Amino acid sequence: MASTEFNIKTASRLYYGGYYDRLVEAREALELLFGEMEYELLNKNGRNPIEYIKARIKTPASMEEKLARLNKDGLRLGAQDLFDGCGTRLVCTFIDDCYTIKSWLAARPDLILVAEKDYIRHPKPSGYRSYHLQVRVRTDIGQWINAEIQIRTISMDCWATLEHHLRYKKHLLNKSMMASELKRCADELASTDINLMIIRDRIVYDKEDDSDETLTGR
Ligand code: 0O2
Repeated sequence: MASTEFNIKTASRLYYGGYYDRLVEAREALELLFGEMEYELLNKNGRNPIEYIKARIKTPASMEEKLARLNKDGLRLGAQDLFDGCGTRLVCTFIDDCYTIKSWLAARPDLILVAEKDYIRHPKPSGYRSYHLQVRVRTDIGQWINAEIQIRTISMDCWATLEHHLRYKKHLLNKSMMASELKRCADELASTDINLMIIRDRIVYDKEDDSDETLTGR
């Protein structure tokens, strides 16, 4: 294991205490579930909608920042009351895949859907797009643990990753100009995502047309 990764793991273990193992179990339970979903959707539709999957245990610094942010409103929350201690991200090919995946997950008996936020239909003012599910997942020892599942397309993921890096650059010149440029990029990517679905449908339609011609001998 690389030493940075080792340090992050050790720091997280110390920070979360006994709850760290629960978070790992939740991540493992979700990873198994995602494998099952990929297999089923591939068999059903002839295409796996998932491009790649990411998972992380929230770092102590990020958790502290979030708790401080929420406590401003007078809330007193521990890591166990939040959902994104165990965060997973499903990155898929097309926008409608996000909704297929969401419906598949929502129907699972080993997952309780507590809340959902559709930042795809209702993007954040920054331009951020993603579908967030706050869930309780059943681990292999039968415990229900809070977790967050984010579902987004490749382009939404690309944008969010870059924006996340830039947000933490403390000495960024002309922040408001950068913010409006990023918003413009997010909107352009969203429009490209829609065009890609149109092209996909056109290709599928053309294929069906071809097979009709073969059948009728035209
Ligand atoms: P980390 O630890 O670095 O991954 P939620 O309540 O979680 O459904 P909400 O209300 O937006 O969503 O909560 P929050 O805490 O603002 O964001 C939770 C996570 O959503 C973030 O984790 C990001 O992964 C993602 N996210 C939300 N808004 C944005 C955004 O404007 N830009 C980007 N790039 N990501 C966003 P963190 O905080 O990055 O934590």
